[in-house]
Amino acid sequence: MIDTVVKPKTRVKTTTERPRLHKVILVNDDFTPREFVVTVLKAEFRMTEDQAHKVMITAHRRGVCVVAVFTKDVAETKATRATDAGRAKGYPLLFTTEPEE
Ligand code: TYC
Repeated sequence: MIDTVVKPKTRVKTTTERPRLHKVILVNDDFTPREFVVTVLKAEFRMTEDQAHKVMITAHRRGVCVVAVFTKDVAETKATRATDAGRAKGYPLLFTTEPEE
């Protein structure tokens, strides 16, 4: 009896996709004090005074500014916490999230 060994003709290559990142976006408003926005950016996003001031002033001038990118869960948690910090003081400060392209 002849044993035949059949080599597989197809190869399966497994790739792991990286999770899509989500942007946290700071939205301007007319009421939240500039210094408070800077304080929240420093506390929640671990920014220096300089970085936080640049992000705040960009949102102030252009309407919005991307703060940072994270995995979906982290982006949503940080946006909620930062928005809540404003609400606790009676400010309409808003952070939103959206997936990166
Ligand atoms: N526009 C606000 C003011 O003049 C400051 C501000 C900046 C508020 C950025 C929100 O996302 C913001 N007091």
